[in-house]
Amino acid sequence: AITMAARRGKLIVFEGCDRSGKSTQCAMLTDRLRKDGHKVEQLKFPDRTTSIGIMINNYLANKEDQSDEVIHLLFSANRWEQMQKMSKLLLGGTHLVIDRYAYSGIAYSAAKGMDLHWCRQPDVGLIKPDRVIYMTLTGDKASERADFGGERYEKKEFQAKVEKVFEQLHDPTYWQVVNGDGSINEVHEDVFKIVSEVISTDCGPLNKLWT
Ligand code: 2DT
Ligand code: MG
Repeated sequence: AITMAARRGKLIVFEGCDRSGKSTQCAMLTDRLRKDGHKVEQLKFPDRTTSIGIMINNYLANKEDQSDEVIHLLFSANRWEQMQKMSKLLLGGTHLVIDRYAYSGIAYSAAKGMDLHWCRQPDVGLIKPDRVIYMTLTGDKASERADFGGERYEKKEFQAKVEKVFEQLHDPTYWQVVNGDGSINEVHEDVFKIVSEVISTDCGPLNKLWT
């Protein structure tokens, strides 16, 4: 029998539009798992702390321009630069809870009108998540929440386009939709139920995305 210690960590990714509650839920989930005695780390993409991440931050803050292709590739490179560390942690039994991943990469670029197939290629071969939790909000809930900041992409019309691409990317074999309309605690309980099941399942070796 596989012991808990021999079992690899699980890769849990949160996706969704801005203000859907991803960051809050990532933090609550990480805390809960840690309190329950699991080894767990929280990551987010873009990771703005690396050299590539600083370029991305400048782009998002409208301090620097990049062509659509270049910024797309930088977002992807910003994931690739974490793969070694992520693989080591997962194989060592640490669960990873990640705020955004390749799906945001595709959704935000394709929402600008870029070719979806082209956008997918740079992320082919990344570690495949064991579960994607796709957070949605009903109707105008997002605009009732705190105002958008002034970053690029933080516009209602653009977010609607992003949502359309996320719906195209939705893969029911490993995605689960969580409606974020409820209270933070209600949503957390929905998330926790999904993740508890993933954690107690043997998902086999690490898989590669879209290969
Ligand atoms: P945060 O608000 O979550 O920091 O994201 N984005 C993100 C992309 O365009 N491509 C990507 O690959 C990723 C991970 C989504 C900042 C913005 O960056 C967008 C919102
Ligand atoms: Mg943001």
